[in-house]
Amino acid sequence: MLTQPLIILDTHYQELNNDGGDVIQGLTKTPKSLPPKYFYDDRGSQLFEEICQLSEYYPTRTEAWILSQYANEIAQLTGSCELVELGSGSSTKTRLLLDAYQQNTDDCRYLPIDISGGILKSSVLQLQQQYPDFSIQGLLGTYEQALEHLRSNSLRSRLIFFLGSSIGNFTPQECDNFLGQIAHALKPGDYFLLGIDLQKPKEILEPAYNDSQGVTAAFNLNMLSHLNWRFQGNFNPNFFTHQAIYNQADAQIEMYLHCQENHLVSLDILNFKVSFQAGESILTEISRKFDLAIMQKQLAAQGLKTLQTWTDPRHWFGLILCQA
Ligand code: AVI
Repeated sequence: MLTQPLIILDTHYQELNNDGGDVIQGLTKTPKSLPPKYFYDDRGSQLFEEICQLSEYYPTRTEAWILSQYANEIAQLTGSCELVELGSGSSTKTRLLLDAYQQNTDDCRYLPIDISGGILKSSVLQLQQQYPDFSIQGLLGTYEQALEHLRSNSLRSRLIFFLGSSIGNFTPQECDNFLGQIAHALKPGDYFLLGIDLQKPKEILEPAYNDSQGVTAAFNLNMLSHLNWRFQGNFNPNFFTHQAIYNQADAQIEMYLHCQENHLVSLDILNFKVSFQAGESILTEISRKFDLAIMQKQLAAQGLKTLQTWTDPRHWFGLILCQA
């Protein structure tokens, strides 16, 4: 059954007059930082898809392996329910879950949520062709908007899933708030499936975020081009270089753009100017690496009880299925 491919939840985000307060706030702090959501314009989303194919970037492949082994078990544990994916991107790994639900249940409905309209629309159109028995509709907006929208539309049993360890891009405080919002969006008996990247040696982690082909560098630098487009800015990406380091104490990868030249940047739509000194850095992303048992405790603190966990033979990545 073909339905309208997208529901637009965030019309503001589409427009150039997005208020950009978070950009001003991040660039006036010392040290400077920028919110990772600005990675994901259409080019950034494409580059992220390329990162997922890199030999050094193990998370996507490892999580896909776990899903290939256990998606059927997940579908059998939850039974028939509406599938909601947060931050779906191109929905590649999702197909493993959709296949399993198609085999094990009837009345399938899939709602992918993303802030990048181009990639969301093309993946919904493709999935509608490939899964004609599914009702599929994309929700374009932020997680907060989507969870809010879902809360007011909750008749069926539901599985929300958040894969790829995207939760690792939240600070501990943001992570707690996010899990609280998830718990709030679920009815008793609904499910949450979470994919997390597990702690491992720096020798594996750092190459995954400093790949030899420079795709991660292009992804990081693209944030500046995105800000130029969105806020009529004049960032020169050639004045910056990419680096990712593993901060062992906080168990997180930190991605930086290091400034190479003293210069001034204007973001005209925000009526904002900021000076950069050679040698200073912008923190663009943290990617936290987790402990499976600690994450289960954090979920339990929000009323989300673990039903089952799965991992790969090297224990590099984990999936947790929990119930509200
Ligand atoms: C989306 N997120 C889980 C990725 C990560 O690994 O933290 C984003 C990424 N940044 C650089 N490479 C991948």
